[in-house]
Amino acid sequence: MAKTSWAEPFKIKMVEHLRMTTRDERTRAIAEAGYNTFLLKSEDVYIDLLTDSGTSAMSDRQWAGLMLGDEAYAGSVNFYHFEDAVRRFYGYKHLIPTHQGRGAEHILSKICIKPGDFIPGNMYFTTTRAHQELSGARFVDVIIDAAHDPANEQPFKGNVDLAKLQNLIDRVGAKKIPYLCLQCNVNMAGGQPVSMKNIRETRELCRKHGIRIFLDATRAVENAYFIKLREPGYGSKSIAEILLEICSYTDGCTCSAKKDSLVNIGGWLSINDDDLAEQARSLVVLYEGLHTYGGLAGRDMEAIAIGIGESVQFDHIRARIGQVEYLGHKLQAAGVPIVKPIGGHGIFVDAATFLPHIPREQFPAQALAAALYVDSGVRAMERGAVSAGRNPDTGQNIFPKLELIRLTIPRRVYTQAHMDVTAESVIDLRDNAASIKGLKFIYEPKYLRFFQARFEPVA
Ligand code: PM9
Repeated sequence: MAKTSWAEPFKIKMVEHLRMTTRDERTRAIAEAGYNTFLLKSEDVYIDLLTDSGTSAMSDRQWAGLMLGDEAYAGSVNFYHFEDAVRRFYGYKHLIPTHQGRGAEHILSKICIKPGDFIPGNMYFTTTRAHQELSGARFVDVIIDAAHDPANEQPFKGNVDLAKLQNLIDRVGAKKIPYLCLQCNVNMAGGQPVSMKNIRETRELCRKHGIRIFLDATRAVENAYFIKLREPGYGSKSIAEILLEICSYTDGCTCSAKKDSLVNIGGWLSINDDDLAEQARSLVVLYEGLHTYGGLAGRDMEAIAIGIGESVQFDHIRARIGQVEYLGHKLQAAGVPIVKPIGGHGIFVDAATFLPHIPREQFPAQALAAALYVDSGVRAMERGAVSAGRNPDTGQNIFPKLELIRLTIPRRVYTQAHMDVTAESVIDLRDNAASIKGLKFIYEPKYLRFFQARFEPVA
């Protein structure tokens, strides 16, 4: 019989000790942090599932690569390694390095968007939409309806709804749509993939109307893994082949290297069009740094080049997503409401169902993330109304259908035992959910409020 068990394709060479805290200490810490897990000190956190961004463990080869950093101001050898890796695995012509993903989003928005434009996308991402809006555009959600339903088990919930896209084109005209932003493994939907068929069809529709497609390639490798597993015709293709095919239907990408590419800092903008790339190169020197480092040290670029090669190894990605599934299956078996199917980078708990006694105006997901920290020192992230922010035209709170907390799994960092402790805490909380109180703002920042907002419990 074929073996179905797998294990991580690495062994541990160095460990970082974690501090255990008492419940009293955590109760004080979360109050001092204004009930916002972003404002906790990491030394007060036991298992840190805030994000998979920049939190990966690098390999011995990547650490060795740091020593090969060529810290020349211009033309660092590591830039050329980075460029080679992006050309080889993502297939784009021009590479503009940036300090992280939002640096690339900033430059892309500046060179492509005019005030009054519309940017369709398969669900918003916080930093991406903020840059589009700051450049004067309005984001339009064209993801399929299933993505907004945590219980819907469709295998490709990240797909673009072509009818919604056509409708927008008919309504505002293609000239007002400089590009479509296509996100892989849609973060706010629960790490849900887009199918290759849908990417191809979206490409066809956009081509017909002269609309470019820019990929948010931040988790494109994880998307490629789901295509291999779930889409007919892709089972025997390698992750690298699938990744190249995804990118081939797009005109460029923004990418945060802090996720798939297994590094602690970095990002890039890729563009195939020569003129547009020239415009991006002339702006990157203003906002990030020279076009051959873009805010990164030479050593960072070397680590990214090596990380990209490691990220497309099948054994790596199977273990990475396998660990997410391990946690998800435990929670599902205990009846905890989570977004289905289990996504690529974390488990998203449906806080609205978990805490039915807390109205949306009292931010159940924010309250659940705070309560989980107090219970066990596990740090999660709110992904609901606080993250969604306010409508830029009306100033009203946006209440997305999904009100979630994200238990995000860093790559190659935690063991299955850490997942067991996390699951146990979430299950215990579910059994005592009625004691969790809602929250209200006591400080609300203007931009990306979820990062720095402060709250207090509703009396
Ligand atoms: N994502 C995450 O935790 C970190 C910032 S929000 C807490 O999921 C996508 C799909 C992302 C993303 C960051 C960025 C921005 C762009 N697209 O954080 O600027 O998930 O490198 O990337 C975070 P940077």
